[in-house]
Amino acid sequence: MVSSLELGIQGMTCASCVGRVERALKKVDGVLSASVNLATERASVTYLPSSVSPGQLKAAIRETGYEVLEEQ
Ligand code: 9UX
Repeated sequence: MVSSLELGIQGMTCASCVGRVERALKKVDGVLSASVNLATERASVTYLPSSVSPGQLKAAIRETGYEVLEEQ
């Protein structure tokens, strides 16, 4: 089973911020893809729910120094 998650992220102001968040997500075990959009301030993640939880994904983003705003 594959799940997807959309998260709002606050605090990214340049393309390098986007790269930081995408790299942080992609290195989490169970993450299949991660795409961050600077203009919309949103991240789209696909992941294996048997390996990683939404809370762990949010924590991985917070550890990069940006704020997670919402989950949809
Ligand atoms: Mo760009 Mo983001 O110079 O924290 S990397 S603002």
